[in-house]
Amino acid sequence: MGKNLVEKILSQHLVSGILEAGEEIGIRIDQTLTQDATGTLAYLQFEAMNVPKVKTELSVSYIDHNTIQIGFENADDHLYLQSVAQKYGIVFSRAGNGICHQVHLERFGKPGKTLIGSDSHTPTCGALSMIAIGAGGLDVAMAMAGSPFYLICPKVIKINLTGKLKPWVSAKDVILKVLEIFTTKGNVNTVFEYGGKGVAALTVPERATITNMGAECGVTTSIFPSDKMTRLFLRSQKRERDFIQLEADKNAKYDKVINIDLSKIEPLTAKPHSPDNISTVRKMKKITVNQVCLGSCTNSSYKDLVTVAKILKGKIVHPDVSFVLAPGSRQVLEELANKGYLADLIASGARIMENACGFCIGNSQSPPSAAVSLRTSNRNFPGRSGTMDADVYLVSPETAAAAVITGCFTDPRDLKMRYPKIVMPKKFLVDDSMILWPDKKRTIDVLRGPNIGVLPRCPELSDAIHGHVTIKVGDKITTDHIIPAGARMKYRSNIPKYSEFVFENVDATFAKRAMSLRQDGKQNIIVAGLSYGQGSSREHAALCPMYLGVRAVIAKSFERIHAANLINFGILPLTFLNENDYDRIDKEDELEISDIKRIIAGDGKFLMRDKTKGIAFYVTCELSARQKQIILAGGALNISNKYME
Ligand code: MIC
Ligand code: SF4
Repeated sequence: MGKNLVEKILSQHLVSGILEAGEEIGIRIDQTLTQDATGTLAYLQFEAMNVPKVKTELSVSYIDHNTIQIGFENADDHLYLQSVAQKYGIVFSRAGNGICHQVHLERFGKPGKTLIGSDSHTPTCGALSMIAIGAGGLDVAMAMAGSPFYLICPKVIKINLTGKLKPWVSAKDVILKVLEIFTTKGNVNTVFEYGGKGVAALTVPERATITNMGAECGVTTSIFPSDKMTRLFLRSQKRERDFIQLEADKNAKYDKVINIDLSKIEPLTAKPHSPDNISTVRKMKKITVNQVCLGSCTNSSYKDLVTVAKILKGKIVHPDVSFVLAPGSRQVLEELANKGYLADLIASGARIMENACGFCIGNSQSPPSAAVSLRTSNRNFPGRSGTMDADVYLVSPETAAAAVITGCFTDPRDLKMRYPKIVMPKKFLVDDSMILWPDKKRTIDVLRGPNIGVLPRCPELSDAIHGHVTIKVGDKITTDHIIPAGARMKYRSNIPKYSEFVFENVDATFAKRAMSLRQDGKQNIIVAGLSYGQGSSREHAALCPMYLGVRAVIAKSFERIHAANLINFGILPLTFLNENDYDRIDKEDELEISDIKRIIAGDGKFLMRDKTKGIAFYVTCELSARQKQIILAGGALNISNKYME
């Protein structure tokens, strides 16, 4: 039997376990990436491992999230990260060089290699036929220190693309279609492998839009074959030497195959407040649009921005719209400038932002109250834009441009103009001068400004939990709900301070109540519905609750990265055996479990007593042998040496 692409790359990197869906496997990691908002913790953890240099083929530290620098905090983080990179042999991409995923695609991604990154959109590099996976910072730190990365061997779903995209329909509409089919929940431990005749015409940046937003479905990663288009892209980046051809065998087996005819896709949008709330743009009424944001790691490539520049050439932004754009990288920005497109965009009235995450993470450009904001980014969770009552719609660059002109939701096919034809540069302007390579001869002290805090240690697992349901939440709770980013992100390196904002937008009293229960010697428990921990990889969504004394989360189901983060920080992820029990417990109930260590080491099935209601129900804690050791040790850092080569 032939192999699919995922099996091919995984089998070449397999260090432990067997390649059977559902089994835990360990894989060798060739490359890692971090960004500043998760990077400071990742490197504090790496430092705690006492390893003199990173052991990967390539590790890159990017500055792209916290670049607004109000106050000293972000800048302290940047200096810390730059000095750590120099000390430990890490490549450093300076602020101003671009968003990690876009730059990694341009300058470092290699077909057939493995990459893990402390950012959930790391799968973007699946567009270059890599196994590229988002993970918590601690897992990335361990990979840098030489440990394999452990994951559940995924099911592989083939997404068979046929046909060709019609004018005004683009890669964003393809991934919105995929989100309509698969939704944001129920896809853990799965990989989307794209194939079929429709793949050939998609450029690498278009493929990257698709792999990027696979993260919203909750899959482990998404991957495209490495073909002629891949070679052209690598050649245009002056690194054709990195090309290898890679595709699935003809008779490869998949767990499921679904077909998408590209020619049937229409312009789509994800309505508030979830990326899977899909409608055609045609069906949207002529809703007035207040803001349009073009950029983020999903749609900030050369093609995306030139398409919009061409649509807007000679036109002016509608008077009721604020139009903001952020190119994905310095390369994209320089190309736009050199070819005159930047001048066209400025002339149209665009507000040009730094080539960084910016508006996407809500640290700037919050829309007005109750505004409608159209964004080409990947997440429209409530409050993520920085304005709690704003309605954010996710759209393609074409649909964004149409609203910039008309001031309302408009199907771009109604613009009555010819669809701009974009010719990709044969050679991009390659200038790596904002990338700093570690100098082997230089020794350096790590710079720790006052914003660089101390890493909190997890307490040991106790044998009994006498807990208090401090909060009960519903389905699809994202890490943005658990610990907001945006303006709060400057405290990422200061856990006691950042912890004050846990569940801020859900129940602003949570952090204070949890801390005072902790100080009274009580333990906090979170109760949740389906798909708890969607979205980002930020381990703060586990670490900050841990700091506030949360010892267990009981949910109907968990998302992959967040479940791994909970385990890494010694919090028990418990699943209801019978989902109906969720309805029987309430906030403030006193819950109790005992004999934890013995049960964890055994079948992981606990009887949970609700002392307030006088009832009992079963929860399970399904862990691999390795995860059991981590939980029993009170978190991964306590036993990280065990997994290093
Ligand atoms: C996001 O898009 O939510 C982020 C901000 O990039 C996060 C990482 C973080 O919280 O720092 C992610 O996607 O993992
Ligand atoms: Fe940055 Fe937004 Fe991409 Fe996250 S999703 S990496 S915040 S651009």
